[in-house]
Amino acid sequence: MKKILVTGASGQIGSELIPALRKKYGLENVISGVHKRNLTKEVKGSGPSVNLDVADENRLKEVIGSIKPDTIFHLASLLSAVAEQDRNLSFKVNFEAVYNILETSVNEGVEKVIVPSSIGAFGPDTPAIAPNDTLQHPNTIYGISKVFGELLGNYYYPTTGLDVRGVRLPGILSWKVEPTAGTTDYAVAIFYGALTTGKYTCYLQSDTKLPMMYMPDAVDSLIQIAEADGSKLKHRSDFNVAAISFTPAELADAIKKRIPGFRIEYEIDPLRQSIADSWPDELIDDVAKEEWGWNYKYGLDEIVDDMIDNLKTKLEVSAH
Ligand code: AKB
Repeated sequence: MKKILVTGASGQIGSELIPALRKKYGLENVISGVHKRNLTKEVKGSGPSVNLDVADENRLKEVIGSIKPDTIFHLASLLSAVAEQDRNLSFKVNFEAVYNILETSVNEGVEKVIVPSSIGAFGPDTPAIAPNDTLQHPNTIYGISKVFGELLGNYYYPTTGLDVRGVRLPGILSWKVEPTAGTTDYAVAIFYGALTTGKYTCYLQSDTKLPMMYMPDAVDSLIQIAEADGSKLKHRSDFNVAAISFTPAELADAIKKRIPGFRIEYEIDPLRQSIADSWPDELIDDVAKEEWGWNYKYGLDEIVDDMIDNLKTKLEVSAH
């Protein structure tokens, strides 16, 4: 990878993937594509950026045509909860823009596009412990768009030579940018509650188990799949990547061990609960392990310690 364009650069993942890519591939060689939300200081100050609304097909063509990246990380996407509230915009961003990026990439000679998928690509009839290759009948617009992205990605390589790769990311915990548009975001918001007020009202039931991952592992998975030896890949856009799984009650217990006064209450949001209920509890990632050597590093204790340490500094608080 010599010149890399990252869409959705101001989002939760972009804000951490871009610094990691710049460290590896050079500050000037990683271009942030940003729309509406501000870039973090770290991303803004460390390299080039370009204004890019991925739903604007002409702008997309102009940007890819002028930058001429060899690799694109296409992160711009409406997450599950917000997507459900605006199907029209979801269609533009999560379906049309994916197609436009891949088609423009073929026309502009881009070599590789990374399109992250999600546990959202699974649905109610997927086994609770989800194998890599299994039933995928999601019942959300977000999930349908993720299956669309996976199938389209797998189609482009044999038909056009454009190398499209992707991993199915679990919910991601991180402290630099707080996510607010997804179903798994409680697992980040709970730390802000614990550190600022000593309490948190969770919108999912206490026993809703979901696959989760710490941001450094998510960033590694994206860079590793991009760098993987293509001749060893039998899958391409549809790899499960697993780390840990937990329920809100289990995460709250882990936080209580560090912040004994912390209290959790539950007030269920029917939309996000139904989305979470349609997703598997755990992912089996044997295929990613076999084809490109994937493995995660951060377990629950390491994640909770690191989140609390960093958020204490960021929020300038001492624990309750
Ligand atoms: C969401 O909750 O929508 C995302 C995801 C799991 O894809 N974090």
